[in-house]
Amino acid sequence: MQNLDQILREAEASFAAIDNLDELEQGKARYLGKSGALSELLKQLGKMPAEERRTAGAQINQIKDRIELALQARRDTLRDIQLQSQLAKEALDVTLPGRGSGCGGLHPVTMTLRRIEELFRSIGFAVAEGPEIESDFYNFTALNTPEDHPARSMHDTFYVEGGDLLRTHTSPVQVRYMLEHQPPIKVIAPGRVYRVDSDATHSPMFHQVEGLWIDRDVTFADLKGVVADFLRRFFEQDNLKVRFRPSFFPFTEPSAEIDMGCVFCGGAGCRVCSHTGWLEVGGCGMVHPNVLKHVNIDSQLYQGFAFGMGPDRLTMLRYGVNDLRLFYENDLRFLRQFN
Ligand code: 2U9
Repeated sequence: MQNLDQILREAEASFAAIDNLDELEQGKARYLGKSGALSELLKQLGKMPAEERRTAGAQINQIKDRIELALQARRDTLRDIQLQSQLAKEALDVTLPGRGSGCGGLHPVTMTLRRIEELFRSIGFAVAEGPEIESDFYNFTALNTPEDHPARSMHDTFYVEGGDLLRTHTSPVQVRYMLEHQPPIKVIAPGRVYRVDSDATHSPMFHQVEGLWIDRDVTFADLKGVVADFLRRFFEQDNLKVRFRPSFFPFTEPSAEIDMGCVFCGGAGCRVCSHTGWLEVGGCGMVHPNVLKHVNIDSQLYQGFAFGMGPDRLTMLRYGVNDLRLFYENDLRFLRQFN
């Protein structure tokens, strides 16, 4: 029985030396477990005379309670230390400024398309859209393109199963529009088009905006005026030079290529304009009577003009971008510069 105080002191000292909860539970077994120090003493009680047994039993139980208290106190301390270290590890500084969600922006070609639509709407043009998978009729036949025209070949046009194709221009949109509307017709058709072509200045998918104005007395002079006025407003240069060069398209007669003064050198000649002072930006002409016939418009009563321009190229010229592929690689370092 004189060991009891010693056992208590030993237990307290050994608990204090343990700094992890698992080991503490093993330490507990050494004193309070089935074959622990106190159980051994309790087993010996039976051999004691009855009058001593009662006091000894009470003393052992008292020490057992105190060991349990010491154990619980150490448990609480270790749990607290563990909690504090976990809290320190997971600490959040709620006073830090937020990271911010950042703002996306419109693609430069989208900005150009919206600008083109706005400029043409302001002079009374409607904006029409149509399917990107087209039939041969709307993309070629209705546009007076001969059966043996090279544009119809597999080298130039993407065909899909069943004979349909990816539209090679947005002209089929205007064909559909003319079938659904009576003159006067004043419409632009912006959108994606596809051709078998790929290098620094050609992408297999690119954009086009085409315009069409049909009425009783729309002339070639109106065509030049509308196109020149559009380019001057688009490039914000009131005295931008615009010239037409004779050309050929199956769907227009007469036809012309549209050139504008080089926006980089002001006409003096530079690498961008191949030292000519001029940049080619599109094509145009008076709508061929055969096209009007296909959409049931009387070419004796009505005439009109059509033009086509490339928004990708207009974007390159407006922002000084020298490789078309940059528009389709989605490199954020490039795209962020337009916001
Ligand atoms: C209809 C009738 C005629 C649209 C036209 C062009 C000339 C033209 C080019 C511009 C840049 C193609 O993408 S590009 O390389 N377009 O040269 N487009 S006349 O003529 C039409 C359109 C619709 C019903």
